[in-house]
Amino acid sequence: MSTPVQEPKVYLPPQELVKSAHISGLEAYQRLVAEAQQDYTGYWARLAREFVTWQTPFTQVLNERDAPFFKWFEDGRLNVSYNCLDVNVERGLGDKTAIIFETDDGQVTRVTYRELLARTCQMANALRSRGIQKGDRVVIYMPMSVEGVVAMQACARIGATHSVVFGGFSAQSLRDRIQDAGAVAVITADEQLRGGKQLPLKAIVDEALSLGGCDTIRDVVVYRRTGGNVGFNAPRDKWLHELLDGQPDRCEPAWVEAEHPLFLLYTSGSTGKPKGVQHSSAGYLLHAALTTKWTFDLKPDDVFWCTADIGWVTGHTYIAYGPLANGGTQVMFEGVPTYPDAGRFWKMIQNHRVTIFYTAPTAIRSLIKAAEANPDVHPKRYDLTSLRILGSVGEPINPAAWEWYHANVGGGRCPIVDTFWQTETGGHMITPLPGATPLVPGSCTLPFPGIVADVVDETGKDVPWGQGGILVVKRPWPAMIRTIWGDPERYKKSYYPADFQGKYYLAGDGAIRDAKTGYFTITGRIDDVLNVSGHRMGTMEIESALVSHTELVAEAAVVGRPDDTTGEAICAFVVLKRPRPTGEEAKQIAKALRDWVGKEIGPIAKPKDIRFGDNLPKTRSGKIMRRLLRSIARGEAITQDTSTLENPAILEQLSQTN
Ligand code: 6R9
Repeated sequence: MSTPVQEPKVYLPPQELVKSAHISGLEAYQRLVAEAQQDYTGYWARLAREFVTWQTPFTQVLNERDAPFFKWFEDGRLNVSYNCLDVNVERGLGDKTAIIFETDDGQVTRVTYRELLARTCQMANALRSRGIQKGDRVVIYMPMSVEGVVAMQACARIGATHSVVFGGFSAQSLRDRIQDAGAVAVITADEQLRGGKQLPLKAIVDEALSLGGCDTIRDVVVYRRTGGNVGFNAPRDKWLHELLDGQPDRCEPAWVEAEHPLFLLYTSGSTGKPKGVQHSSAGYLLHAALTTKWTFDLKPDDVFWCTADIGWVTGHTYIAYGPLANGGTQVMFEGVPTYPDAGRFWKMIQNHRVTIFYTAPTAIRSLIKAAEANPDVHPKRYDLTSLRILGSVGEPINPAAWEWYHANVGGGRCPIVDTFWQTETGGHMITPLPGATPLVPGSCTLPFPGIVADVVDETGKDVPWGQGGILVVKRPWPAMIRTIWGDPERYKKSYYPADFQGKYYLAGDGAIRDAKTGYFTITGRIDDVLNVSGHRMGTMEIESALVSHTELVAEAAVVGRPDDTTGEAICAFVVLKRPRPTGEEAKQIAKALRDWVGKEIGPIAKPKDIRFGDNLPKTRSGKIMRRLLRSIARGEAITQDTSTLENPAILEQLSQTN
């Protein structure tokens, strides 16, 4: 007798939504997929005319002559900020709330489209008054704030390319990004307030600039958030409110070419140096607007809330650009989900009558734990009936967390869109559409219409459904990365490798398609990139930070292991320049190294486990055998072949926890 195979649970879209959604029913989805299949460039051109307001309409759709450096809508001109703000005011939405901003300590302010446009124009004029112009790079190191979005929009308005650096990155990381981008200005705040704690952003900027190599910086513009004490270095430093004083609230947008770089965003790759992912203006805006509307079924009365920070790509596409390009109303939050208690998200959904909620699995998992420990912060204690759609992003969502989110937050009625995408892709790539796609927990389901995603083997050959392989995208799409800033060779090597004859975009993730439905499940990164709480970290980056402690560290290897809350946890194996420590001493040194990494990269990169060895497991040719370290980090018995190992005894030693 064969054991019955358990069929995965399927959740059909609610009938009501199938009727009313922008993309209503699976047939509507399939029609769009077929349209794109029959006339790929025609499909994207149609949407680019529908979703983008052009100053000069494009006549060229896709230029593949210089592949993989693709160009979209090349001869068109537009302004992204004009599309996000002016267009809405002109359509009569001037008095509509664009942003409901809630501070860490619970104060709420509302900003209309008219006000947001005026503030963006003033900021744009202020930046122009400092000589910042089209093509200049501006680093934004800001807390979650209306000013943060205004700064991004203001850069877009004058054609300056912004590069937002997450407020949790260290002075060193900030310096590296300023230097790589060759930025002319930094926009920052005195302090950032999260969970009742102040983080001195301006002081970190000062430290970054004092590390040297930032000679391109002419201005540091400081938004006064907390009123905390800051050092001022005249004439370089300026208060934002003083610069804004007297600036007109109108500003003629800079009409830029479709391919003009809207922003750079640094992300981790498999080598030590973060890459500056360069995005375009038109293609990016199109996908931001389109995916916000279709994936979340955004309607005029919705209250949308994406909990990401503007320092990550999710905060770019689904806070700073996508919702605004649709004239939507969104909540923006300064603080953290656990302050003053772990009911904060639920309380905010209740208070603001949020209808679409988009967050990360790591947040859900930590709030599950908190709700299990304390019934007062359980979502059931709050009125969450306003919700109609839920979203997930950043890492795979495990079926148990999915079911909890669906039942307890969504009250069993709200579809969950599990959106797979990357910094490099600009917006959603594989995702359900809530009024069309039957859901299977743990699967991001099917490609967004017009995205040609598939699974192949190492040689680029399609693998049959039901077999795991490498996730690729077979055709260029409008919002894709254009290049790595200053390193086109690395762009080619990382994303269009010779293994696939340079034909396919390589996402860096593994995937498997369901044998029957073709649904995608992402199986995790296939390179040396870890995903900790939805944050991308290169193992090499952390290793270089560790070995840069030249006094203590001789050698280091970093691997990931699964973690219940953060998805993956960072484990470092370290060889010191002194005898292997044990007991109390080992604990102290581990703490010192954790702090060191926190200072070098940022707190998110601190290893959870640090183990010391006299050596690392190496092949006779001197290569560190990371697969063995991965097994040790997971506490698994070593079953792999160790015959090429130079020093087998080391495995025993590293397996002991100290
Ligand atoms: C948007 C964002 C990208 C990496 C990506 C993958 C993982 C993101 C996911 C997911 C499974 C999902 N990832 N969304 N894995 N299911 N729904 O997170 O961008 O920070 O560049 O990370 O995150 O591994 O390659 P980014």
